[in-house]
Amino acid sequence: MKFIDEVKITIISGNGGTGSSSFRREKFVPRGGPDGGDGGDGGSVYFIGTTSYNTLYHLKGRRVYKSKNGRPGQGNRRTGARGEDVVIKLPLGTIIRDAETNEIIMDLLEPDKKVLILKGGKGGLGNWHFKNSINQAPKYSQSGIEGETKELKLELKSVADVGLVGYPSAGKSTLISVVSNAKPEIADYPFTTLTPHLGVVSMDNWTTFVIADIPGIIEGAHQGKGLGIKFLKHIERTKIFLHLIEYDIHVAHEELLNRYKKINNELLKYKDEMGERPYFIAISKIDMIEDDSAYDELRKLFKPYTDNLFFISAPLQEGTQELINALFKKLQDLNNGY
Ligand SMILES: Nc1nc2c(ncn2[C@@H]2O[C@H](COP(=O)(O)OP(=O)(O)OP(=O)(O)O)[C@@H](O)[C@H]2O)c(=O)[nH]1
Ligand SMILES: [Mg+2]
Repeated sequence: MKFIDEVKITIISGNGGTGSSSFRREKFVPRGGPDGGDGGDGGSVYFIGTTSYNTLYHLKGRRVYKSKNGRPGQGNRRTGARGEDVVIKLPLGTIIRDAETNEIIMDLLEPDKKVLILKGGKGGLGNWHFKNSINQAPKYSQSGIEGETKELKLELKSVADVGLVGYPSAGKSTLISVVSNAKPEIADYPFTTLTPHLGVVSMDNWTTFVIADIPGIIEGAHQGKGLGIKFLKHIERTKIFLHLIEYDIHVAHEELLNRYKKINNELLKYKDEMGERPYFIAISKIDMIEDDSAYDELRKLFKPYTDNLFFISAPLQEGTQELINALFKKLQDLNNGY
């Protein structure tokens, strides 16, 4: 499935139905009173946030969403049928903007809650409402209010708790596939992952948190190198970054630290405030470590950058639970305001 995180759509709410102008006809009653019913209200347009989509791809085939018009009122004070609403499902984290002013109308963060975005036009009143002591037989009835039209720009900025960053092939997807419900593709060539994936990590007592796996980043990504930084917006809202650095027996330890710095630099180039986010660093593929002195050396080397250095081998599930527990604890601390 293709990944799409920006679309423009037009939404139109339904017109209100016309109020009826009608007079009662009964046997033996030559001139019955006015009995025209009201027009039905036009349908509205709603958005609803859902966890079942992770992209805006489902909106790709269609530009215009229009709810139905209300039906006209009828004799015998019968109100016309309401126009059917349109309910558009969107992934959580979709930011909805007025396409003309670019103003944010809403940021859809709550699941399964229907929010009104464009109200349908009200149906017109039928003629019986206008009967009074002076005019016993009004012919006048209201026409319905017209629906509205709005051009919208939808942009998805995924909402996850932890954002996974690292060079291609660092083992990001392997980690997320081991610790969460996500099943991204894993392979030994760079840029296996081409789109963001969200994985839900289940902790004890039914609590969960969400990790975002995004395509690998390389030096110069902010200038468009590799897949560039267009996917960074999907970790822009995460509370913690997890840097994953692949252990490689052929690469000097200093160079591993350099790789962290380079990725961090790309994050800063994208947005300064990415530098203020708490982060963890994990050295991956530790099953490749031959000399155990590497652990202490790496700890020492990374010490100025983090107290949160972890060593993992995701396929062997070594160190992964400790890492997950620490991330979860940090998230709880952040939620509690420290
Ligand atoms: N030996 C070893 N291999 C690993 C480990 N974790 C991942 N790999 C392998 O490393 C390769 C890359 O893993 P991925 O999980 O696809 O890496 P990625 O960071 O998602 O890569 P991109 O999607 O290209 O950015 C695959 O062949 C994995 O099987 C590990 O802990 N030990
Ligand atoms: Mg991957």
